[in-house]
Amino acid sequence: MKFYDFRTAPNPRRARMFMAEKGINDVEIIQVDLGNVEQLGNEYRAINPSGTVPALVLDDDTLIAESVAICRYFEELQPLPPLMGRNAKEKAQVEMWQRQVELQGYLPAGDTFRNHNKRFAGRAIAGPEKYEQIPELVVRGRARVEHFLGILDQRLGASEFVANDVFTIADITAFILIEFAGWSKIAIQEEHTNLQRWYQDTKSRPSADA
Ligand SMILES: N[C@@H](CCC(=O)N[C@@H](CS)C(=O)NCC(=O)O)C(=O)O
Repeated sequence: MKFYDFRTAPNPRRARMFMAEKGINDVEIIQVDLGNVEQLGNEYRAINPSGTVPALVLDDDTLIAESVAICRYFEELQPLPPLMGRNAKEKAQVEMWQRQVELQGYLPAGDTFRNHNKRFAGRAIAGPEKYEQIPELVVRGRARVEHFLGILDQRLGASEFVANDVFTIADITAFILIEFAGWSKIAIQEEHTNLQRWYQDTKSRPSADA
């Protein structure tokens, strides 16, 4: 099995953190240099036509792109510890929070970052298509992430972890969202004490270094 990675990019990090939580360490990791736009070269696109990382290639050459799909594969392969819910109710809660973190936090953080940074001029969306930057999305993305951090803070006042009472993929995505938002200088506010507590706890997990 081969895992196509870029060390500092947020999406591969989600999958690496998930694998680390499960103690999966027998996957061959191959770096794709996003700094040199290697992901859009013919060699990598023959492996993953969408030109993004992460990608997992199984021993029978099956391609699994999309970080959550990769996590799902490992969850099925190695159910313990469960990171996507233990029963119907938890699975639905994990899915709900995972979607909310992605749609209301993670994607707007991406809008802010990709529409601001000159390095992404003409490449505002990850992948081979050439989309121009839209400066308004920088402002809107920031406002949406700041708003969502307040929602997360409230949630973490009522629940030890994002989705329920155990650590799940929703915590991983929320943690990476906060670190990623930091690249655009969007930080947890001082009054968000629940979020601060949870963030420090998550940062101290060994998987945060994966
Ligand atoms: N929805 C995809 C997104 C993958 C994605 O956007 N990956 C970024 C790195 S975090 C990438 O490959 N960017 C390549 C580019 O900017 O062209 C997933 O979760 O795997």
